[in-house]
Amino acid sequence: MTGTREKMIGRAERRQEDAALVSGRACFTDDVALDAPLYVAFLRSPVAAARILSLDLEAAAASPGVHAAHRAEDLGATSALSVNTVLPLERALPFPILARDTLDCIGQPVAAVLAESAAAAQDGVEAIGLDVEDRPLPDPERIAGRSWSRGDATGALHDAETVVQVEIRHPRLAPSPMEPRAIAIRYDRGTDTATIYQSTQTPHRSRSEFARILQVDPDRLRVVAPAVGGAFGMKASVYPEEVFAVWAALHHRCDVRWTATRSEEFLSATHGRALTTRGRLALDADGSFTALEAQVVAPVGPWLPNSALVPALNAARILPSGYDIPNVDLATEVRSHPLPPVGIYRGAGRPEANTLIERLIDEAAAVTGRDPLELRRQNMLPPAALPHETLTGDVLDSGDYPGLLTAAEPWYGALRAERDALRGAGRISGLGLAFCLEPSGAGWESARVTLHEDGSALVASGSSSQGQGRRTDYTQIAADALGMTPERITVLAGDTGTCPEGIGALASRSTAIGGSAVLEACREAAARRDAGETLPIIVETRYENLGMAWGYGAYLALVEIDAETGAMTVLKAHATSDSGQIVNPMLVEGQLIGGFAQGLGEAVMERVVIDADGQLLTGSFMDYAMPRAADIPPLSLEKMTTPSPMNSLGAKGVGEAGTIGAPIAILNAAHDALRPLGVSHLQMPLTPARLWRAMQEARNPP
Ligand code: SMO
Repeated sequence: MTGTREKMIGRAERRQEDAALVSGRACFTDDVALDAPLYVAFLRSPVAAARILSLDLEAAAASPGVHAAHRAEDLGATSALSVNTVLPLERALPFPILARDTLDCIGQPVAAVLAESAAAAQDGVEAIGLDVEDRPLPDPERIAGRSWSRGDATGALHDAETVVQVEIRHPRLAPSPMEPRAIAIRYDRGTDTATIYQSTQTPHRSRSEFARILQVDPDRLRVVAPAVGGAFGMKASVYPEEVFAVWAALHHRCDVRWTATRSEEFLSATHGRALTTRGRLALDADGSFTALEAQVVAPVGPWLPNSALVPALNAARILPSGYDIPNVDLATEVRSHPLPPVGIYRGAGRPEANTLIERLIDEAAAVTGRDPLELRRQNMLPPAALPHETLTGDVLDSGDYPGLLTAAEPWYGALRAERDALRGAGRISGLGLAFCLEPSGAGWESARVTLHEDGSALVASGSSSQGQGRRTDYTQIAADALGMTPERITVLAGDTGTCPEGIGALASRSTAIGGSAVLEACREAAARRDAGETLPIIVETRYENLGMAWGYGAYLALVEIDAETGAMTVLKAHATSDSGQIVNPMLVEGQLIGGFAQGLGEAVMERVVIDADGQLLTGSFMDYAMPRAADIPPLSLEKMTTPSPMNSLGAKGVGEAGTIGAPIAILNAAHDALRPLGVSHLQMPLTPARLWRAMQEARNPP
């Protein structure tokens, strides 16, 4: 091996992906050229609960340019979508590709039209006759739940010197990737096979799900994720619309494509968050935490995307975060509602757990007159306590939680001085602090490395990419392990035809696990080359980590609230974080900044509104506010590095960090700003109207 070459791991290499992306040459699913495809458009349920009286497709089928119109019965028997049962499912929810007898939420696909253009397909949909009888909205129904207990939380809460309690109602969010869901299917008549281009973060899962649901041989399907314009968990499951499109291509033996409109995304793509958490924290006279009691209630829709139960589990199991609390009661429950489906969304329960405990701690600090940073540091697990097995059986792997707070302390001090200066000038200002834990996924990922006779190497990963820069960081990992220059290395990902079976890009796992798979495969290939084995050398690895790697960080936000309008500005923010071994610091910074912007959206403006009849009131970006560049404050970043012992690379997840840290830091800052006015218990999003009303009510109690 060439020992003298400069290490690639740790360098801020520029992204290989960007030249194509910024010059408009990247191929997204909607750009994939097909041969005279049929375009799909769906008739969707106009109501939240009804019985279908009649569905007349005759006029639609006769509409100009329409090739066919389909109802549920045309698809024959289909299998149910698989659900990751991280919580025991007490009741299965049916998953019709097209509605059969009942309509169970707004936006549910009822019928589909195939036509020679998207416009002709939509015209066909307009011609469908649907007659329904409204049903009363069913009550929410429990479908899963679990609880954990250690010590005697009830007794400790009873005996405590101080008890604080909070309830957090997370807004329902629309993940809103820039690219909506899209699928383009190239059908090959000669072999009766289909190449499915899909905007997905889990191409292998898509392939096995399409095959299983439609009961076809998986060898007939190849799934390719081309450039993916964001996913955020929303593209980790297959959707009824996508299953229909694949069925249509196989059934009609022709190319088929469907690209969702933005309205269809608000209506029928999975939403995120919407959890409610409640907690009580007990402290003794010294400020030591003695008990935590927490309840999580997670709503889901009438059908379950693959990871639907994950937020409910994460929101509970990450508690009590990095704190040492002897008595803990945790409970989580999943309830099905007649509302659009809910799935994982960047953070997937992590923001909810961290928000609850960090709000509780700030309440405790305020009530007892203690410094928020000091109170946290006093109660943290010391580095010697790690690895630490939690109540839920997880293992906090490595790090120095109080040390991280100490590292963040100078920023805390500086921002507090700024806050005090603003207050001194008569302005309403607050500083929020939050400590956050981010477990990255557990499990396996694959890699196949081929060393060619011409001295080049091909690295094929079972993982995928939706903009993270996977090719760039996997090239860096491979270059070091193979002792080769990056120019000779090609990375493939996101194609079931050319890559080994794998999991994909979700749960902050791709670098920690997927990167470790690349590392192990390359190490073995290099060793075999060093031993004189004849080229080509092919090594395929299925790498399983030892357990989750837990990234962590401290987030600070300085805010100002306008006394007249309630408008809040996030003036400055800071994050000190430990992401373990960093492969490319520029990619990590990008994740932290992008995640922070996304989390700021939850804290300040984003909210899906559904009325009492189950109707969606926020169906476009006219009604649903997204953060823009001007809303994002300067974010200073500082890092600590404790390599994780749980994976070969030593990496920890960072993909969701900002979405975890930003909301709670900003929420705590808003409380800090308005507490002097007598305001408490604010809910996100912290819109001007809400803050203004809170200030009015504090001034003139109702
Ligand atoms: S919410 Mo993520 O894509 O696991």
